[in-house]
Amino acid sequence: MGNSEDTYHENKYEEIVQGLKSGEINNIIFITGAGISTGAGIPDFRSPTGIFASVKNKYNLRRPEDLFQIDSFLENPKPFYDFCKSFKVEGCLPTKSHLFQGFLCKKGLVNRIYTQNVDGLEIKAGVPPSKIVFAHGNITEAGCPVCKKEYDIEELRKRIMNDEVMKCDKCGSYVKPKCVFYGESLPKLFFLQFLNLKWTSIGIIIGTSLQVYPFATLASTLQSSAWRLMINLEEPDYDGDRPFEFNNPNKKDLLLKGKCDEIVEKLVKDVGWEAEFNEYCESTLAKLNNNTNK
Ligand code: CNA
Repeated sequence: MGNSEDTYHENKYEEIVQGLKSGEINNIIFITGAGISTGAGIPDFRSPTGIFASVKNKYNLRRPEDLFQIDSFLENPKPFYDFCKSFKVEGCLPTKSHLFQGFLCKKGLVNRIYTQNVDGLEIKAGVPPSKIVFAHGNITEAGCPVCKKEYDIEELRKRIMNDEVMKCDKCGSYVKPKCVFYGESLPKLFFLQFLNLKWTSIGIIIGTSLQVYPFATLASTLQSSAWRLMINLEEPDYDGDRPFEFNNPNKKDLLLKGKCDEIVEKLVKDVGWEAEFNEYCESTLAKLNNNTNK
């Protein structure tokens, strides 16, 4: 047995496992970020091998965030367009962590999945679109960020690959994929869905540094009666209204540090869902392979 902190953690983990087993935990919210997709080969922003580490010098930026700032984009879209050429998600497959979300949706246990990601891997993992709030938009549609005229994403992709800029024919600004940039508003759905959080029995927070607001406020909005299970490589430096109290035995906050896919697999096993989950993963991935081979 380790020190007392380890014991608190073990007890909390056991309570969550038992809650899932007994069905007492039956209203789940996921709050996810780019770390859930690194196992699929898509880099995140802030890890040492993430996007921020590579773009700062490449595009001579004051801060790496500037590549995704709406004002910088409207002044000069070329650095972002160039970045898009290398940010490819089409061939990527969902990770065990995405499949876990699809699996729990199938079991009827998921209330909502809030994701900052734009790669759409939740859908590939079998999550019904109505369950997902894409808080930072998507890269499967294109539009003008100023007058909001819609454009064909394939046309934008073609122009980007040919090193051409695409101007809005209505207002003259530059067209971009509908991912939310710093300085842009989040979709209305993000704010409307806050009501859902009231009934949550557990918020599972995976692969996010919780540095981007207002998204990060979700973690503070969960009621104190709900578990907050954080699965991340490290403890994020979180500046929310309700900081995590992982080391307080009386608080329902638990941090499981490590690679999310491995942790999810262990959790599934401990709850006793291993065979069912493996079957779900196999059949979901087989469907995806069939679709790509057609
Ligand atoms: P971030 O700030 O890069 O943080 C990612 C977090 O995940 C870090 O704390 C990592 O340590 C952690 N992490 C990385 N890999 C793993 C792993 N295998 N297991 C557990 N933890 C891991 O990214 P955030 O999502 O917090 O920041 C928000 C940005 C990132 C959003 O606006 C996204 O649109 C944007 N983004 C999205 C994608 C995508 O769609 N896949 C990719 C890159 C960036």
